[in-house]
Amino acid sequence: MNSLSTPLPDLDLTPWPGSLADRYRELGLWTGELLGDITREHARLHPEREAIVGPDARLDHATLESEVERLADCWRELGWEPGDYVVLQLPNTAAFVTHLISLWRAGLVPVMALANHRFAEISQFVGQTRAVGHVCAGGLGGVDHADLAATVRDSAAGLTTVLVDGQGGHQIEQDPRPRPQLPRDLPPGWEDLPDSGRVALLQLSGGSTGTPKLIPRTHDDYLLSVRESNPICKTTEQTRYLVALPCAHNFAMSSPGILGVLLAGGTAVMAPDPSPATCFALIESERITMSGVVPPVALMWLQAAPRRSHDLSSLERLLVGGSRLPDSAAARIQPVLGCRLQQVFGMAEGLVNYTRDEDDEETVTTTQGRAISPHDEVRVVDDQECDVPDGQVGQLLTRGPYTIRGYFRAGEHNARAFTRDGYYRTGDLVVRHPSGHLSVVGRVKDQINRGGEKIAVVEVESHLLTHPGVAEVSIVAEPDQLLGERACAVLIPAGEPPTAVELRRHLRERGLADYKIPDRFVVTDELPRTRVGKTDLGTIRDERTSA
Ligand code: OOB
Repeated sequence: MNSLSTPLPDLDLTPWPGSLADRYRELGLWTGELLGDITREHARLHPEREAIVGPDARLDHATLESEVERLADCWRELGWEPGDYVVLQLPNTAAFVTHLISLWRAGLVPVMALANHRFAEISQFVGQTRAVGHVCAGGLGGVDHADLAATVRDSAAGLTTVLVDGQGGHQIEQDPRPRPQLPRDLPPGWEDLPDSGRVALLQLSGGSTGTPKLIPRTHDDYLLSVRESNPICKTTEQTRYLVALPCAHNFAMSSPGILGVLLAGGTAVMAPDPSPATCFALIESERITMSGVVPPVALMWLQAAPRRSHDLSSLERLLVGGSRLPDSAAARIQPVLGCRLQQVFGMAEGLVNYTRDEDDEETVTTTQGRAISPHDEVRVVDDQECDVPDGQVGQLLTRGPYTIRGYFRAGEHNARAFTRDGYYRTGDLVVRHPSGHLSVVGRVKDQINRGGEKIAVVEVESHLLTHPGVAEVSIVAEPDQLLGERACAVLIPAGEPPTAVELRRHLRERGLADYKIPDRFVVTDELPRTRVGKTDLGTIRDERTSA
């Protein structure tokens, strides 16, 4: 590992080597199309077919297109300019889709925040990107970000807040203070890049560092992953896709997700939450054909289905990914839910793997699929980064036409996260089978995968260390039947040990999103270390005293 390598420059976008970029264009992998144009074709071909159904609105393809135009004009009138970053933070609604695509239509770059992010996260995104705007909910879908938005605006000079209500209206608050101008950190040759080769959106990384890293995806590369996902998942204009996960997540957006459905001319139905009560009712009433969920949601659906009388017969396909689906649960999807299981192992940084319809049952239930494109380069390596043979566990490295070459303005981190020849070190431990399918068996990154929600251990630890009663802390994963794993904070107190209630309140007051707050707190005298310097949960469990 080249962890001592010199920091790389802090670029907005680390470009692919020029010759490779030319090849991806020649091969037609990168088409030059823009994400903001995704609604045009189907608005023309079948204007009256349903495009988006949400708790706030039902839009056909023509209305979606006209809403996109109307909103894009609105952004231009606000003085937002092409290339500006805008934090987009909306719940699962039709408004999410119209706002997303209209930002692209106006040449803006959305930063894909989650509706349940709080001050700690949003202020970081604004700070890192110098975003011109924060688009969030002012009552939309029952979510109100007004207080959060005001606090963020007070902390960031020049930021404009757009609060979206459920009736298609906006409340706009502009900060009169002048915006500090920061130079963009653009790669050499930026002027020569086609628009489609520039940053289209900033996705969020699950992260393994104190400050979450942002992922610059280009129009060319993101569209490639969506376009190639469609035939693999059989997305067509007949598809009615239930968006059961938070809509800003890469899985819900692009695998094949909302964008895949729009590209195919189908319908995306936005579910306010993933519970069986909500989703089963929508599957029945909206005749849903496909959905994508994380394993804990799949487990809840499996448990609930026999006890509910909803008609789920329209559901043809359930994509499951985000964390490892237990093989036993995988085997029950078809018999219990009556639909095909398709496993997906993806990452916001790029690479997406799917099991295929032609795979045998064992492959579908025990692997997380194989890469989308023959141009994805996948290596499985040992600690010295030498390739290991198929069937052996190793770390997954990858590069290809839709996998980033660097995080947003993170030169120092990029030197560790990428090899010199541009492979992304995923931090996942996998076994590759001779067919190219991968089984995910573990990870080496400092992250907890709480049922698909990623928690950067260091980030939460650093917040906990600001509590006066915490001298040392280490957050570790512990097994959980439903979530796969959950977060346990093991701490050495400074004086009288703080209670779990105090510590939770402290983290909330610091504006940390709820899903990052540890499930359990344990007080100890000494943090046991394993050889590699990681906290050894096995030892802690024997000595624990719950806080
Ligand atoms: C998806 O994206 P992210 O960026 O939230 O998380 C990526 C990480 C992977 O590196 C891996 O650690 C884990 O999530 N992961 C899985 C998995 N799918 C993702 N681990 C085991 N089994 C799986 N099936 O999570 C994501 C992005 C697009 C599509 C699907 C998931």
